[in-house]
Amino acid sequence: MHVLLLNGPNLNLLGQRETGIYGHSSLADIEAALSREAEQESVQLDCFQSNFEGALVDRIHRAMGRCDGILINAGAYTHTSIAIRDALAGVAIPYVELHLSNTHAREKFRHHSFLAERAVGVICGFGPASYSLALKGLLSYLRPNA
Ligand code: CA2
Repeated sequence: MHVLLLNGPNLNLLGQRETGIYGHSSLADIEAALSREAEQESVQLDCFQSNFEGALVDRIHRAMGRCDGILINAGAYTHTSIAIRDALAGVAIPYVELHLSNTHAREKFRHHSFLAERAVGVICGFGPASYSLALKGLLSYLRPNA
């Protein structure tokens, strides 16, 4: 089974700034820990981060026919991007939206997500553990009888 982990803009800065909100783990730490967890579940995890909306759209397109599920922290594009929403709908791959912070406890503009409506589920507010919880949720959706 193949799962794609997508991270959007500014998440490459994790662990360096705004540690009060996003924690001390770097994106490389999070990707490495999640890859280990995925391996234990016999899942191959591909990781991709970009600060560019079009690059994220292209990566979603490339997943078509190759990936069984997507984990996505689209960062600020969560709240703005119809292009990413349409790309996810276009490839018809089940996805879980996730966030480090509880977006509903923050500014009003973070309360709306263009991705949530079509997601299998949404996880937010657990820091780096959100990634692990999102993987568990995605796998329980993809393997309902396991
Ligand atoms: O909580 C999340 O995971 C977010 O997706 C993070 C986005 C934010 O726009 C979303 O509303 C919620 C921002 C990511 C910024 O990451 C930084 C990390 C370190 C330093 C500065 C920014």
